[in-house]
Amino acid sequence: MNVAEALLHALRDHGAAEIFGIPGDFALPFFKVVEESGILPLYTLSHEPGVGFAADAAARWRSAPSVAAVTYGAGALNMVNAVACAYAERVPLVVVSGAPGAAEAGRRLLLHHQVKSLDSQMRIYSEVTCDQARLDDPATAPAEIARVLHSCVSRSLPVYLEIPRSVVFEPCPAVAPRPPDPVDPEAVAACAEEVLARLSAARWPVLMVGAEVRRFGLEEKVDRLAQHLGIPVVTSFMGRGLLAHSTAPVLGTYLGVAGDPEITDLVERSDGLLLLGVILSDTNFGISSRRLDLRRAIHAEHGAVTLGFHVYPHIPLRALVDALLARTAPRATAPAPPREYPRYLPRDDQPIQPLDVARAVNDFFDAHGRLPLASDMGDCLFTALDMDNTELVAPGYYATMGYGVPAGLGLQAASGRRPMVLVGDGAFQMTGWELGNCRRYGWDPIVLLFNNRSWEMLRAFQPESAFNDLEDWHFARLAQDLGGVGVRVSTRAELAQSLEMAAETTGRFVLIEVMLARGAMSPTLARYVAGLKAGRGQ
Ligand code: S1T
Ligand code: MG
Repeated sequence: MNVAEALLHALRDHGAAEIFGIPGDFALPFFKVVEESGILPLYTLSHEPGVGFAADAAARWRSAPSVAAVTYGAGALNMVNAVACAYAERVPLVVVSGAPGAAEAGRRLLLHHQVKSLDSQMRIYSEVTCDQARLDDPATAPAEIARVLHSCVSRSLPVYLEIPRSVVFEPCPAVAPRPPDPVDPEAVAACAEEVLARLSAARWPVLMVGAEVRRFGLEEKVDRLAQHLGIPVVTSFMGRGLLAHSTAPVLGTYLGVAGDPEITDLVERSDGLLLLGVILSDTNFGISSRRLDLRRAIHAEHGAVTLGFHVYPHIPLRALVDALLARTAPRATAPAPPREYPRYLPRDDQPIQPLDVARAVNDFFDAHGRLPLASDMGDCLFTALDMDNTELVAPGYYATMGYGVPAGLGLQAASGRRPMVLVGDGAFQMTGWELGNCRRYGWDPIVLLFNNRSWEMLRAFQPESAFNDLEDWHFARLAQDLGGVGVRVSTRAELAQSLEMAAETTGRFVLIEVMLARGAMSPTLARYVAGLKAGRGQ
């Protein structure tokens, strides 16, 4: 076995099931082993941001590592933003970068793709990953790989591995995975008992579930826990899509002033708010209508549990959930009715509003079953909050554009299911072209492109700026040349018909270019903007 094969076997042993990538001369030997060994399937895309976003989505879907393989310098540095998104949103992404060999690194020449020094890339990636290693010695490579992949899985954060091209084919022992980190059972018991005591003493306990519940593969257990606790359940903004198929009474998503007033009131007046795997970010809590005193909450995230003013430092989320389940039992309480989402789109010649897209999608789900959603940043993500609670991958906190289309491809590669992609015209201009790779792999997403010829979210905050006006790129016309089917729709009847066509058109992507007026906003985005402006005293 050589170093590359040892790495590939270790990646698979740690749960990876695919590699997305773009090679380069420093990475050709590694990609050769990937392709010829067949240990993990390789999907090449067209631009490294798309590689990172696709791997991010695959990892979110499977709650396990996925791999983004790139060349040194131009390739790897092109992908930093996507890895930063994965770090911010706790995604176990493994970056594997080719690198110069020892001999060429020792010459007195500046190497192509080199920046300040040959260590610059490692330093840059150390800011967006939780662990790193350069595999320049086959004798130490197995232990380095085991350490870094253990960090990736146990912390659900991205990691970085650099593999110089001179060692790829060097003989190498197999990687022995590290044992799980020890957990103190007495600390877990004490913590679980204190959590349950606080919940039973509360008059309005509420459970809010967040991204880490998905990242650590705990949805089924948390679904059972919700039934044991018998308290209302909401998701955070980033946790949208969690418990989508659960029997627990998920009431909806907490969005502060921008969300359902009943859910906002339930969360903000709670005297026993249990935050499971919730990231304390401004997008999750920045628009609270009242100052949420999070110091009073019970917060389990990042392997620690904070109760009021004290912390249990080493309590993995899985250990806490198991301990809470062991100390509770199912209750016979009738689940609260989940929130009804808008549907029954009128099939008339009225212009389309963002909320109409939500109606059309919910009608589609009723007729053809729910599809997993991949959403970009923009009003399309706020519109998704009016769609049925189905699996959703989206950069809700890090909020980078360009995520939607590549994430949809990663979702289909990982799940084998046809995804629906929500993307604005500005974001599509960035990475929408990755759709050209669908025919190669038989992917067939349904893409809803919100074309308002605008950076509408920016206009909402700064309407006087003309730079928010975008040209009309007529995206639907380009679909056929990229191997798909494209249709532009301007009325609600056309929108409904296009989704019916999409349901019958499989094996190729279907791009539905939804024409929206500049200034047309989803109700959620309108409330979100008003809430933020009010908070800033605007
Ligand atoms: N560049 C990247 C990579 N991500 C970003 N989030 C931004 C810039 C800033 C930004 C937004 S929202 C937005 C930009 C440029 C406009 C999005 O336009 P479009 O995709 O057409 O969606 P919509 O028209 O629905 O707004 C956030 C606030 O940072
Ligand atoms: Mg737009």
